[in-house]
Amino acid sequence: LRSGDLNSSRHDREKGVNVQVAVRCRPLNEDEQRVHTPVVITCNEIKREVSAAQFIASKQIDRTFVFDKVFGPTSKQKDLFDHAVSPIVNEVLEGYNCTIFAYGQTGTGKTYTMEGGGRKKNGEFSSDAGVIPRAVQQIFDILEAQNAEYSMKVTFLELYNEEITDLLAPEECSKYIDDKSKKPLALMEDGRGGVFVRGLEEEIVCTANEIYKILEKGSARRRTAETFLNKQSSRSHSIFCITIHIKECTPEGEEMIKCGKLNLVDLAGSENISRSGAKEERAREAGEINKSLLTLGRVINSLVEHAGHVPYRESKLTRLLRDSLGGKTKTCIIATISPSIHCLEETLNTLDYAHRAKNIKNRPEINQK
Ligand code: ADP
Ligand code: ZZD
Repeated sequence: LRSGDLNSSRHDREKGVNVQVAVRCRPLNEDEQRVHTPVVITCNEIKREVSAAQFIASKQIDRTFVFDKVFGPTSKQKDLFDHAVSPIVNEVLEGYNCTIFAYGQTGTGKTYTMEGGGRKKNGEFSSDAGVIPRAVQQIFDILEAQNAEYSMKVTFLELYNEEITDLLAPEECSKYIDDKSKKPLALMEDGRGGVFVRGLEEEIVCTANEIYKILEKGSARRRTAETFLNKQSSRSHSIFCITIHIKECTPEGEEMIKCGKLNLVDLAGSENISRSGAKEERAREAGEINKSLLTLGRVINSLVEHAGHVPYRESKLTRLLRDSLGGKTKTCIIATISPSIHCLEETLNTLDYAHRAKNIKNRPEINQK
């Protein structure tokens, strides 16, 4: 450990560090290009600005937002990873807990950003691979380069309609995935202010390839559950979590265990969480209201408004990720948007939401024994 690290961690603890917020705008897809869909978003990556053109009484009035990072429509998976995620992965290996959220309207690229497309071919993955496989690769590259002694475990769950599904549950359990009587997993208090999911499968892994196999299993399971239970994937949240214990020796020859954790969260589509009361009412009637996503917004609001009570306990998502919002975890939100005029209203909602989240302060601490 360099002394600079100690200083910065003391500083982080006392002053707090803001949640980092990046915005990524996808390109127009082929259909949108074909019909010449008007583009209303401009991204300035250098100035870290996103502008939305609004037309009010035939006048163009732009709204501009500044973020920690901005990725325009031509940004590649590698650009986003190298600039927004790679530094966070390094911090996990220094012993911090870190969380990356993808937030945005359905169809704007949350899953593309977090998972990406393309399987691994001959040991390399395609340029389309997203944050999760790249983070896994970086973790193993660093641990191997350091010749570190480590142990690692992963979990992968899905939250749908306030029910938790284990995407890594053994085959015998998931054969009956369409059995309505199957109990969803329960969230339990751990007695230290945290929570855990009772019975959640924790897979011990030693290599990157083992994790890729697990991801394959988990995403196949998610698709099966979707078909059987008639789920709409845009309404589910998924959390992939990697926990790493690293054995280190101090210069004095003392043994030390550092523990880092990385939560990678693909949130449900944000389109039904608008601030218009009428819209919210309609969504509620249609049974479309997402309690966890709604509570996430309320938690963010009460944190930035320094309201005394933060309603973490009102949803499973905010109970699971409590430490990521106002706690000891380093957190980054990637807000995804579409450039199309047809999405403008939702895009403005997303930009407002993401901009508000920049004001959340966390107090990250290294886990060290
Ligand atoms: P979401 O998870 O937010 O519903 P998806 O990740 O499924 O959205 O993305 C919707 C579609 O747009 C997919 O076909 C995806 O491949 C494509 N897409 C999203 N973001 C990008 C991007 N930055 N570059 C190229 N294609 C993208
Ligand atoms: N988005 C792709 C999965 C899909 O929906 O099929 S990409 C990455 C993170 C979490 C889950 C899956 C993956 C993914 C993958 C691809 C193909 C088969 C299984 C899993 C992936 C991509 C590159 C390297 C490793 C895993």
